Amino acid sequence: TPVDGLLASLDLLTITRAGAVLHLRLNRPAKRNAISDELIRQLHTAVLNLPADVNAVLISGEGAHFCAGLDLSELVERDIGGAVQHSRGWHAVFDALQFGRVPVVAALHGAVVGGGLELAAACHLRVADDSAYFGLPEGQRGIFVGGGGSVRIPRLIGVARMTDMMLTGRVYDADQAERAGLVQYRAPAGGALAKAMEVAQAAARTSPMTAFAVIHALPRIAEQGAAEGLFTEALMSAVAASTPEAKARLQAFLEGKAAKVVKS
Ligand code: 1HE
Repeated sequence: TPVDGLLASLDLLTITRAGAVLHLRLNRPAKRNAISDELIRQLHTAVLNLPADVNAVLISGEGAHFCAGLDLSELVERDIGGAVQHSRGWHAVFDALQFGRVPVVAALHGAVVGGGLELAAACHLRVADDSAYFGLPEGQRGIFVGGGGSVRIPRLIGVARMTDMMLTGRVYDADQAERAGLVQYRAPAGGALAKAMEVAQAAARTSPMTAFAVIHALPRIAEQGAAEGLFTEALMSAVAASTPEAKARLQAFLEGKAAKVVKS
């Protein structure tokens, strides 16, 4: 279903609802969804104004590609001060996405390159179909990543793989991306969106406090030493278990009313 109000006014994003999932579709296919200043601004607006009853976000791209990265036609206009602010601006948007209230799933097809890969890396889960390919052409353009890629991409695939992608222009296909840990789910060509919606609907059923713990505590614990991590975990675990929703879900299981864990 369509959305109304502020979200409907964003012309570079097509925004629709499917139950508790909000679907943000990058809508600049003539430019392969290249991220212009206006597109990043609209993405920020959308991420900061999620309806209260949305429990997950799905991000996809219109046309044959997910996203061609930074709009290179705007790059030449910026001086050094403008460039550092531009990068910090992207950081703010992708941080808002990664450390928001709800899980974000990326549906990836075609080119997922440069800033497009940085956007995908800021999402919590990535679904790729057979048409997807991943690259960091910054290396070939004489520039560097500026959308948080140097922080997020090595955490997914390791510094060595990112170094290779940037120094040699190596492009990963969907199989390689899955093996490298970049992609969590695969779909046949044309199937990224359907699979990603299934994943987003599942994520949307997570209790809000568990989603909070996964989004906010898990990456911080991963950065902590073992002693601090275990301590943070104990606190987070106690907070989550004390919520009425946790108590209701545990009770439902004990009464035989909740789904069992089944082999996939
Ligand atoms: C663009 C952009 C763009 C396409 N900025 N205009 N990203 C890159 O270096 C990737 C550059 N793009 C490509 O390699 C290819 O366009 C694609 C593989 C993504 C798609 O190929 P294709 O054959 O489907 O499309 P196309 O014919 O190359 O492009 C169609 C139009 O989109 C064309 O414009 P037109 O006016 O001639 O029709 C292209 O110029 C335009 N277009 N990609 C501007 N990126 C915060 S730091 C992040 C740093 C980066 O992301 S650097 C990596 C940038």
